[in-house]
Amino acid sequence: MFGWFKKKKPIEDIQVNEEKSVEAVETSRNVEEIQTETLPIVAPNEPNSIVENIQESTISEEAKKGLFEGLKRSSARIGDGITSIFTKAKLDEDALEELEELLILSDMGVETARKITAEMARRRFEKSANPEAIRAELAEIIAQMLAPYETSKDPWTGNTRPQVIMFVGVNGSGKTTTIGKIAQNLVDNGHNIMLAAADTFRAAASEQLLVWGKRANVPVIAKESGADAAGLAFEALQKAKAEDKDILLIDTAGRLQNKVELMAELEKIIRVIKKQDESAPHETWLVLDATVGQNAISQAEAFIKSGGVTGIIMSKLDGTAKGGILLALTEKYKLPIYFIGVGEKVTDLQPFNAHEFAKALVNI
Ligand SMILES: Nc1nc2c(ncn2[C@@H]2O[C@H](COP(=O)(O)OP(=O)(O)O)[C@@H](O)[C@H]2O)c(=O)[nH]1
Ligand SMILES: [Mg+2]
Repeated sequence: MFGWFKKKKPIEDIQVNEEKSVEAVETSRNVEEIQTETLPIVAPNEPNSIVENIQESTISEEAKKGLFEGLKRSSARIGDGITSIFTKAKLDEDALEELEELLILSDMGVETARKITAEMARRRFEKSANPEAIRAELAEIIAQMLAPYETSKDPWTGNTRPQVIMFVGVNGSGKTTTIGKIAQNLVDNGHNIMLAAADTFRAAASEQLLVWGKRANVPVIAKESGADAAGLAFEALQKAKAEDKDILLIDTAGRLQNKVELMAELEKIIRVIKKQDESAPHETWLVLDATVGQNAISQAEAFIKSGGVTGIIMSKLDGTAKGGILLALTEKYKLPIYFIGVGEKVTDLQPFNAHEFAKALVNI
């Protein structure tokens, strides 16, 4: 599965590190002071040790617990629903119909609910149907459906530096919070990163990102509200290059006067970034709020249509019983899910694991 991917440091780099670091810090400070006076000045983060670029193939017990807790509302609906439906000894038509309704209620969408029910019938029709067996079967079917959307790609490193990742989505979907959580995790894994507050529409948006940047000890490129977002993104990339950052995370606005204007702004950001690096942004992640349920599908439409979205982050799964929306989304848009948000803490942003998600969703 997709992981945080610890930064791999070549041995030569580590040996010269001691001498270089003081000068590097000073340079970084001067640049920081001249160009962005109000921003926190932060020394580049260096990893303490050489770490292999290992992918986490399983999730920790703590993460599992967080996922289970986070999906409690959804799993209560599905898990309890199954217990009350499957009171008979065998899986019959009536039970299948009720199961389909239950799945639709968890916002999986009619199509997906039908597919799952059909697969359940294929596997267990007229066979014993105690709630435990049905839950286990359901988890397996869901995991299989979601598995293609779990990615093992490492988005943090590539052929050019820095890797540029843009975050898009409507206001309040969780972009800034998600960037903050990702920033902290990347720093903890040895990456040297920079943030760009290209949501210049509201002053509070930049301030919020500055707070996260300060907490994670990373520089944030921000300007006064109303500043040109594309210009800011361009400068941020220039600076990230000059300071040899590994990763640049770009926050964007979610609401301008209208949808057309917003899409035009996002496209402009991409255009100017490409002037410096044709391959950037290397990822564009659409952040969607799970609590809006089926509305997430229509919200996604505009962003995906305008092009460039490479993956989805589903936030606030802890605040809803509509966790099934993830299935509806993947079925419709066929985009990988990179992360899921199951709470407000840094550790509540988890790389998406289809198998564990499916199990937590049906409460096993
Ligand atoms: N419970 C919960 N709240 C979240 C999660 N992600 C974001 N939020 C909250 O959602 C609200 C909007 O988030 P924000 O990052 O400002 O959204 P933005 O407008 O897209 O940047 C904030 O109050 C966040 O704390 C999550 O996974 N779980
Ligand atoms: Mg924001």
